[in-house]
Amino acid sequence: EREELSFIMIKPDGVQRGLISDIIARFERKGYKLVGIKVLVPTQALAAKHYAEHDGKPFFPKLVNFLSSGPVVAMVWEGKSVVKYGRTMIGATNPLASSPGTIRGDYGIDTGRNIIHGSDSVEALAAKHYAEHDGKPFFPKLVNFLSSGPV
Ligand code: DAT
Ligand code: MG
Repeated sequence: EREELSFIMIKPDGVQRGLISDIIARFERKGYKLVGIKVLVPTQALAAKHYAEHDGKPFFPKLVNFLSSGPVVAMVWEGKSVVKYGRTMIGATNPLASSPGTIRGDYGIDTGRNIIHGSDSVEALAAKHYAEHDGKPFFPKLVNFLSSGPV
């Protein structure tokens, strides 16, 4: 029986700055389990789908360009309350409003370069899961593939 899952993604700035191992270590030490991981460069279309909820906002075009500007590390982490607590570990959207000890609080300054993405609700996760049927999401495939056996 699987516990709760969260989609966590190290964005291009986090990868470029060499923060992959630190971020993975934080989730591991907390006690969460890495059940899927994939490195990819999101297409603009995939980035737009990922951030569909922000379509129409002034920062949307930049956001999509940024996310598709280089490799990201897309991960699925499993464990008790991983969606909510994962967000606690990540910190606030604006790194300057994030407490020290959080990922964004420790490593960032700019909202547009805030290092990492984390699902904000189990519902969001489910929505991304269903997105599988009309597009090319990286997450659901990953979950389905990796939950079929030990990793
Ligand atoms: P979060 O990533 O904390 O879930 P969000 O879903 O509100 O934040 O926004 C998604 C991303 O969009 C966020 O990580 C960075 C960018 N963003 C949000 N608000 C912004 C703003 N006011 N100006 C520039 N970029 C913004
Ligand atoms: Mg969000």
